[in-house]
This record gives sequence, C-alpha cells and structure tokens, in this order.
Amino acid sequence: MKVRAAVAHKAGAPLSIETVDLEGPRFGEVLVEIKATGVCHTDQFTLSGADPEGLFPAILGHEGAGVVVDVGPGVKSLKKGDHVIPLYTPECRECEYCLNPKTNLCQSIRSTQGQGLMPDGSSRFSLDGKPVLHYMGTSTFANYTVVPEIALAKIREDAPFDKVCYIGCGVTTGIGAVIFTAKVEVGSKVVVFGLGGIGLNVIQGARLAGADMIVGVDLNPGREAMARKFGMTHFVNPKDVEGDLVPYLVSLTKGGADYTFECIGNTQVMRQALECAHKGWGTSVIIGVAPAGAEISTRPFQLVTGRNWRGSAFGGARGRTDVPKIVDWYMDGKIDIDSLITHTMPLEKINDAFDLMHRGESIRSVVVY
Ligand code: NAD
Ligand code: AHE
Ligand code: ZN
Repeated sequence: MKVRAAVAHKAGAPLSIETVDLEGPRFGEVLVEIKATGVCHTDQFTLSGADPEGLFPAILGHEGAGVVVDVGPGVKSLKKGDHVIPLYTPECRECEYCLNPKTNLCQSIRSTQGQGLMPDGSSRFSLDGKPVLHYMGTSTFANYTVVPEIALAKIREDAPFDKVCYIGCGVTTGIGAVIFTAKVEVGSKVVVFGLGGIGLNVIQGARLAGADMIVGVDLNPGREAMARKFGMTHFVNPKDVEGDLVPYLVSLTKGGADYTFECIGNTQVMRQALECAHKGWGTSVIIGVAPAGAEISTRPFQLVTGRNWRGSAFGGARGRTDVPKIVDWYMDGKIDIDSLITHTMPLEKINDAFDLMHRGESIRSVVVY
C-alpha cells in the first residue's frame, strides 16, 4: 500500500515528506494506522548523525499511538480495531531478559531492530523499489507502519491518540525512571538535570512518589514555570551559580540528593549528577543519550563512598504490561500530559517540531495524521 511518511534520507538534512510503499504484515507482525506521534529528542539525535546505530534512509519516530488495521499469520493477542502504542522496548515474555525481573530490556528482536529491519531481516518500507529502513522497530513518522506483535501495547479505546502517544516514550521514560528504576521513596530529595520532555516527567514521577524536595536544573529559565507546576520545589540555573555547581547542590540538599536524574545526554552533567548524590547511598540515574564516542568519568572514590551510578531505558517499564496502566493513570487524572504538549502539527510541518526543539521553545510537539 502507499503511505505518507517523513523520510530521513541522510544525517543532518531535514525530513522529506514522501509517498512510500509499505508491504503488509508477515508472520507475527501487525499493520498499524498511526494516528499521532510525538517528536522526541532521540529522533533529533539520530537525525543529527550522532547515533552509532543511525542508518539512512529511514523512517524515524518512536512515540506513536494508533489502530490495528491488519494482522499477519500467527498473531494471537491483537485484532483489527484494537488501539495500540508501539514499543521500542518490546516485551516477548519469553526471552532470558523478560524472564528476569531485574530488567525490562527484552532482547528477542534487538539485533534486527538496531539494523532497521523487521525480525526476519527485511524491511517493509520501500521507495522507488529500494528499501527504506525502520527505526527503533516503530517508524511512527508514517501514517501506517508494520510492527511486531510483541512490540505493541494494547490500550483502552477512549484514550485520545494525540495525548497518549507521548506515553510511547517521554511520559513512561520519565515517570518510569522514578517509579520502576530508582523506586524513589516518600520523603526523598531528588535533583533533575534537564527540564525538557523527559525531565518534566521525572519531576511529575517524583511528586507521585512523594518526594519532599525536587530540585530542577536547566540552562533555560523558560523551563521554571512548567517545572513548578509539575512539582519542582527549587529551580537552579547553572549560569546563575557562582563557582562549582556540585557543592552548591550538595549544600542545597543538605548533604546530597537521595536520587538524581540526568535527562540531557551531556556527559559532563552526568558526572555532576553522580557527584551531587548523597555519600553512602545516593543513586544517580542516567536517562540522557550521549553521542557516539562519548564517555563518562568520575573518581572511583565517588562510588567507593557509596554513590550508585545506573541507567534507565524506557523508564524500566515492561511495555505490554505497564503502558496500559500508565494510560489509565492519565485517564484517571493522576498524571498530566496535556500541559506538556505545547505544539501540534500535521506531518507536512514535522520539520518545525525539530526547529522548535532546537530553539528550546517546545516541550513536546505532536504530529497528528
Ligand atoms: P529536550 O530537548 O526536550 O530537553 C533537554 C533539556 O535539557 C532542555 O530543557 C535544555 O534546556 C536542557 N539542557 C541542555 N543542556 C543543559 C545543561 N548543560 N545543563 C542543564 N540543562 C541543560 O529533550 P528530551 O526529549 O527531554 O530528552 C532528553 C534526553 O533524554 C535526550 O538525550 C534523549 O535522547 C534522552 N531520552 C532517553 C530515553 C531513555 O529511554 N533512556 C528516552 C527518551 C529520551
Ligand atoms: N542507539 C544509541 C542508543 C540510543 C538509546 O540509548 N536509546 C534508548 C531509548 S531513547 C528513546 O528516546 C534505549 O532504549 N536504549 C536501549 C536500547 O536497547 O537501545 C546508541 O548509542 O547506539
Ligand atoms: Zn524518545
């Protein structure tokens, strides 16, 4: 079938809106009509050429919601008409990783997914007879896409696509990092570095978990008001701090934070986030994605003296199990998504979403098909 897609032909170039061919679903695959998709910083990261797994030409996008249009042979858990959110972290419920409660990183299709291919090693998208690659197993910058059954969360039918698409990445990543990865306790002191589409969700997760002190750190003063609305108790702009940021934050938190979260992808900030965690027990969670070749460093003494460094992908959530629950939290008014969606646009204007992100003017842009 013919589909409308924003194609990434090469790194650093704007997306190009084209009519692309899409083959139907094969064994274990599902054809989904994408109704809405968010634009995440990770899409920009890959498009910029900084992603070691970035391949071109490809159809990016990994924060979508839509409806099942057709299912391939062998598909049992989904049927035509089901409402779904595609999962870049699938949940097969059978692999060694899914069977280990310590991780959400299902590996059953990870290698082909990283090569921009479906699990059988081929692409369903093509342009002028030449394959166009998938991205993160989801390719939501197309109005129809093919996704493995194990990479789709079935969601309730009354949830609005143009809001719950954000649960496909940003909302789950931020709230999940607090609830599932760090397991923040009531009364904790938390520091969040980067108050964008992910960091603001970390803030609302910390409020949900009952944190006492929630410090937000961002270079953009325009982020303060929204962060306060989501539960931030103290705002720090590093540009306004005289001297080193780490001792400033240690002093503000009276000895260091119980939990810190890096939501930028900056390795210098990752170090600061670790070093302002409390001696003896503080945990620092890396969420931000850093460019190819970047490395983190600190004095090992920081870890010897009881700080913990860890990371979180998709908020530690098991998508088919947890995403429908997070949709319920939204529908029950427990979490706010609407305020964070600052811009919506048709697919034809998707490059505006990248410009708005670059200028720090949007929190989340959502493309509505
Ligand atoms: P964003 O662009 O919306 O937000 C980034 C924020 O960081 C902005 O508010 C910006 O002003 C701030 N910032 C930039 N440099 C800073 C600095 N030196 N000090 C303080 N603040 C600074 O991006 P986003 O969509 O929130 O994504 C954030 C990061 O999380 C990206 O690296 C993205 O790739 C990554 N991410 C990771 C996962 C995961 O599963 N681990 C999921 C989604 C996104
Ligand atoms: N391809 C990159 C890494 C990108 C990355 O870390 N992705 C996150 C999700 S970001 C969503 O906005 C993730 O889930 N990582 C786990 C995984 O298996 O990809 C690189 O550096 O190669
Ligand atoms: Zn994302």
